[in-house]
Amino acid sequence: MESNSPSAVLTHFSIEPKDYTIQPLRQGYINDTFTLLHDGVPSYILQRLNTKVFSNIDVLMQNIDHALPYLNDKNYYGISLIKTTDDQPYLKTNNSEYWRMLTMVPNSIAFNTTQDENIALEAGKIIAKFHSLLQEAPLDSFEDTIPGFHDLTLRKQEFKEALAGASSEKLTEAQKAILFAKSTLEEFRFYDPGKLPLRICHNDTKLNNILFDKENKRALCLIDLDTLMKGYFHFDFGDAVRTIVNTADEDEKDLSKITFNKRLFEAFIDGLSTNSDFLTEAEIQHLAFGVKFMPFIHGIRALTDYLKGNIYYKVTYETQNLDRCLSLFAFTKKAIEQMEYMQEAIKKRI
Ligand code: GN1
Ligand code: MG
Repeated sequence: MESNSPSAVLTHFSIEPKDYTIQPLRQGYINDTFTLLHDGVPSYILQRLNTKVFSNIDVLMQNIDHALPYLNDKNYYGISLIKTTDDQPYLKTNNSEYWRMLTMVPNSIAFNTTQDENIALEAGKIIAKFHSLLQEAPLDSFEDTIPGFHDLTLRKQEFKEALAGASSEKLTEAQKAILFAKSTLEEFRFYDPGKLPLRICHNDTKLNNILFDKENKRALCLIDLDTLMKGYFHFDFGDAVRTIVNTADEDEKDLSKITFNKRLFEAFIDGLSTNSDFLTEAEIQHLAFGVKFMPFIHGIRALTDYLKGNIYYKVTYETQNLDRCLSLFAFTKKAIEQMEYMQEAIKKRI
């Protein structure tokens, strides 16, 4: 069956019937996202959800619906879901597509990378704010949308299967990455976060999932709540750090551009410390680990997908997943080298 066009879907949502212009947003590896503009002003976000990646959209949307009322505060811009004309939080079409519509955050901007300490500081503040607001939400009303999302044992298993099924060309092309993956898996084999408290995590806190005010550059809120589910705080910490202190893009091919910028790291921690009272001593001890863990887990997932023929992430060219993996692994190496520095810097600030 043919897929629905955003303009057809639009009429099923409770918004003022105006003449909207629909612009596809090309970012993101999973969903299809469109901006609705009226008279040139962005008014709504419309998204077709990826049903291959998210097998239980009802649960995913329920998680978001539960969380949104908590995520609203004088220092946190509240986003709302636009109900369908049948008063549902999302639309399921006859051909089983899932669409949702969200309010737009006015005058906001997102950054893929930054060199600006103030942006790093603001990112730290808003991530801690997000977690402190969600402290009030009952943990057990959130279900896992992607079970084992950041589970290293599962990712290792998937990697092994991908290795067993890959062509010899791909194995040769990815040889360096495979060796690094194997040795790092070995290094992380005693990783056991079991005693840390589970929290409602965002699980995808890369810098471009944070919206900032265009003028004063204050962080407003986090977007893309698809992976909102239980997790450990160091997941959200590490994912933010990997995209802030590394000032290169996630698929940067020139690995000499991958950085670990200490100025940005310290600014991020300073921001975090403004709202971090909820963190336990054990979680604080684990923060630095998150910085090597998150890029590694993303890297091994990208490598696995490359070996499997790009079936998970949307890619724009054949070797994009391998490029992402190499750049993520290059950052993992930097993070491993900076463990002592990070522990010290964190201790001074939190
Ligand atoms: C995917 O599509 P996007 O950019 O929101 C992925 C994240 C990765 C991210 C970038 C559900 O998110 O885990 O951090 O790509 N989301 C899922 O690598 O797999
Ligand atoms: Mg995402």
